[in-house]
Amino acid sequence: MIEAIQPLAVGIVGAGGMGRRHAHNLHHKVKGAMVAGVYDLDAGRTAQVAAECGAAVFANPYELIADERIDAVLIASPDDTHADFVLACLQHHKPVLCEKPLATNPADGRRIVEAEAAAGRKMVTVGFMRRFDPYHVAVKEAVASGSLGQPVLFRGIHRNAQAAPDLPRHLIVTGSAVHDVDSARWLLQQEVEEVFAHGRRIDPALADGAIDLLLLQLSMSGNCLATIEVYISARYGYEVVAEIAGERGAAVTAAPNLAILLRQRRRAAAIHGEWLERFQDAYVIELEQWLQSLRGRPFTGASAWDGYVALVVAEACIASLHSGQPQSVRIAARPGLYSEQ
Ligand code: ISE
Repeated sequence: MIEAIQPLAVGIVGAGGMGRRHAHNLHHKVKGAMVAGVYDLDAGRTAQVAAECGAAVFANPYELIADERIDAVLIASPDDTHADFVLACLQHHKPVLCEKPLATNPADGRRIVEAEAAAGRKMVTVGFMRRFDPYHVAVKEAVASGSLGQPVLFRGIHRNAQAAPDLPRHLIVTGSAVHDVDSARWLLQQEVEEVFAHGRRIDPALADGAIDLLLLQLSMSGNCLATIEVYISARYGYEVVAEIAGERGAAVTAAPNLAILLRQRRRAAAIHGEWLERFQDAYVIELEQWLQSLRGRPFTGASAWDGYVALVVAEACIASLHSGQPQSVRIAARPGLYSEQ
């Protein structure tokens, strides 16, 4: 008699755009899991997503996390709630996928790392979903094959169509550039030693001091350099490029397989409008591999340590923006739990 494998019951904290997409993917695209509970500060959003997935409605996120019907937690709530919710998951020994950023400052990120290290097993993954994007994985495989020779440079381009009118001054760093920093670390397998950050306000509709154009120059631990350009008022669409150049060649994420439209003496290709569209495949693969890891399979996603390091680098970028000078990146000792990374 083959015993049916019970689907993993996932609780979702945060039912805004990202949380709703994760719920949709879990319910309709991912096998071996179900959305068992939903919480959002907005009761209407909670009810809507719970109804779509046949999930229980929770009026309190900590009750969802503690509920014995919940096997694992997915956090897609506002950034400033992430640290406390992740710590609550660790207290209840619930594996958790937390959307980036892990926290809003390195100190809170360090608290999570130390709590997980004390628990003695990895339970936290951070939603740096580009690690599951087939185009980024192809670049990673090209580097690993040795065909490029020794890597020398990471180049990241990150374009959003439009920034929110009330854009917080440093969100371009903590909410956008952290993806590119993680890609540089992950593709090169090197650490960031120094950053030099330059920022500008381009869109006049943004508040004084807001930054919608960011340029980062990174010095990496293995003698590599990295340049990252983040422009979140690009207007024309949403695009992400990651390239590794080596001593003998280079590999770059190809433009996703979009049709070239030929008409009226013009040649054009559609461009994605935003990240949910561009990275839909990556989000599904990320969920599938996360859930498989909960059943014992290896996992290549970002750990709490990666989430913490991204916060330390982001803080150094902000310091460089303030000083107008390069800023060294100092990372505290890595606990043994993350030593094989
Ligand atoms: C957004 O929050 C995301 O995480 C997207 O992946 C990123 O491209 C965008 O810049 C962020 O605002």
